[in-house]
Amino acid sequence: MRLGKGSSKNRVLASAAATVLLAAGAVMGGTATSAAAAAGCEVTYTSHSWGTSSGGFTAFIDITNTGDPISGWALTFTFPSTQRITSGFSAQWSQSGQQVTAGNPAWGGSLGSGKTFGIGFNGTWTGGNPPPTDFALNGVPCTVRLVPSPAPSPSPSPSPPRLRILLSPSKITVPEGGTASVQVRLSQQPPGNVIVGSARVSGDTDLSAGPPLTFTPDNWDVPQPLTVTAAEDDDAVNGLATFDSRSSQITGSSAFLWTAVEQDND
Ligand SMILES: [Ca+2]
Ligand SMILES: [Ca+2]
Repeated sequence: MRLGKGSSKNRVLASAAATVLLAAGAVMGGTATSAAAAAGCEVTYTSHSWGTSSGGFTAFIDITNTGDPISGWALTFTFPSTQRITSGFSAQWSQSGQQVTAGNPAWGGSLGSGKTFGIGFNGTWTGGNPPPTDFALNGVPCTVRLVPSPAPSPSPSPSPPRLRILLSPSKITVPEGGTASVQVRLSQQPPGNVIVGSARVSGDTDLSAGPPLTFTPDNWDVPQPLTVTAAEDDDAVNGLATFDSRSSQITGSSAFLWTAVEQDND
C-alpha cells in the first residue's frame, strides 16, 4: 500500500517533535525520536478474521497515550505473517513488507495524556493471521492487549491422581500406659506393594508408633490400624508428639503429618 503524503507527514512529525523539545526546554540537536522521552502508550488490537487457510480481516487499534501530551504521532508494528493491509481508516497507513506505519491524520495529531485514539484497517491474510505484538508509538514500545486474547498454550494433560497415604484421624489421644490407633490406607491402587512407615519427628519421646504397614494392590483401600503407644512416665503433663507416615514406594510423596497427645494419668 502506498501513501502519497508520506514525506509531508514526516515533516509534520519532525516539526511537532521539535516543538516538544522546545517546550520541554531540552537541548536542541537530538533526533526527532529523542523527543519521545517521558512517552508511554497502550495499544488494544482487536481483530475480526474470516476464512480458513486464507481470508480477510478487520482490525481496530486503540492507542492510548500514557505519557506526556504529544502533537504528531506515528504508530508502528510488524505483521508476524504475510498479512496485507488493503485499506485503512483514521490514520495515514503505509506498509513495506511486514512493517506497518500509521501516522496521525491531519485532523488528529494531538494526543493528550491519557487520551485514546482509535484507528483501524481492513486486510488479507494467508496461512494464518497472528496478531502483531510490537506496537510502538513514536518509537516507544507500547504495552499491548490483544483481542481476542491469544489461545493459551496447550495445557499439559492433567496429571493422574497421585498415590497418597491417607491417615485418620490426624490427631489422636493416647492414654498413658496404653495404646490408641489411627487408620491408614492408600488413596488409590498402587502398582505393587507399598510399605508405610511411621515415625515420630518431634515431641514427647514417650509416644511411639507401631511397625510399618504393608498395602498390596488388593488391599490398598482396606484401612489398617497403626498402633500408637504412650509409655508410663513420671511427669504429670499431657505429652504431645508429631509423627509422619511415608513410603519409599511412593515417589515424590510428602509425608502425612499427624499428631498424638498423651493423656497423662499422674
Ligand atoms: Ca505421667
Ligand atoms: Ca506425661
